[in-house]
Amino acid sequence: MSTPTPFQPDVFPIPDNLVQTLAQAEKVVVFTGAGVSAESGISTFRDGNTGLWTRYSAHDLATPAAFKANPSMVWGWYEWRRAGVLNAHPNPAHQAIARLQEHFRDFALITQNVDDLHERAGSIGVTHLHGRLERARCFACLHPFQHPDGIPDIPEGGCEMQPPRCSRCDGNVRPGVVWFGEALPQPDWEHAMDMADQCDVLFSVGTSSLVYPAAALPQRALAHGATVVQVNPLPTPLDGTATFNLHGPAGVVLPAVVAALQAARA
Ligand code: BV8
Ligand code: ZN
Repeated sequence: MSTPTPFQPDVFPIPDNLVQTLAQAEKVVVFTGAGVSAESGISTFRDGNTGLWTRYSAHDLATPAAFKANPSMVWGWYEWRRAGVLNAHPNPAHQAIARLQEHFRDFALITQNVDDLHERAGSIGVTHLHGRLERARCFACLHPFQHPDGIPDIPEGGCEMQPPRCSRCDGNVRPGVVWFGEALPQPDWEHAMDMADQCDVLFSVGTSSLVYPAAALPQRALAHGATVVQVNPLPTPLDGTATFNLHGPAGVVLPAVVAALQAARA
């Protein structure tokens, strides 16, 4: 069996027919998961946890039951992640997506991620299907909580941290994210479905395509005849149906897509 060609760090071939399709597209959706932040040093759900969290899977901690059972363990995990995001920077994938937005009349960025790296790369109007780390609210009465400025001082491997108390009812403050078993914010989910149903091209970038209902978006796009382009170094359940599978890191593939589109439109 021939050895796979080593991945050339600065070149990724974009198929001509994909470039032509993109050059004629009017409505484009980019749908992202944790993999788009991997090259910023943010571990994905699949990578598993490190430090104190090594023995926990994200799925064990990202639930209301886990928070009720051990609020300090779960709040500590989210503060550790929030500090990681505050210390991270957008990578070329986030920057390429922000540039892609300028090329299309009708563009939607729908993310499963709870970090703000898309916004910090210059993307506007980002739809967060699973909430946002920088937001928090009371678990009991939903009263919003404003994180103090600055980066929380967390020891290397993370630690348990007592969640703040709600200023209105003294309940525990929780992260402003959607946990497993919780409904997605209805207006954001409706918008995401509408965009997937109307688009000419949908990019699915850096997601294992395993978490629903978000993972249904590429199938919705395919169902009405859109071109679906998957960007992921590894295969996912979407490989069998995606129109194009670009198997490489988003931080290399997406800049190559933008460069090819610019060349086609020059
Ligand atoms: C709900 C926020 C109902 C928290 C997250 C069918 C229909 C509906 C629901 C279900 C269903 N079947 C099962 C369910 C339940 C569940 C579910 O889907 N479970 C899975 C595990 C089977 N879904 C839910 O619970 C959802 N809620 O349905 O509620 C309801 C309705 C009404 C009323 C009440 C309830 C809620 C799901 C949201 C959970 N919250 N995040 C937090 O961040 O802590 S999910 C979380 O994991 C992420 O947000 C993401 O969405 C998901 C998967 O992560 P990915 O982003 O895909 O990342 P992952 O690590 O998995 O993969 C990374 C990928 O990147 C890999 O493929 C890797 O190869 C690739 N990669 C790595 N490096 C790079 C790269 N790609 C590109 N470049 C690189 N450099
Ligand atoms: Zn409260």
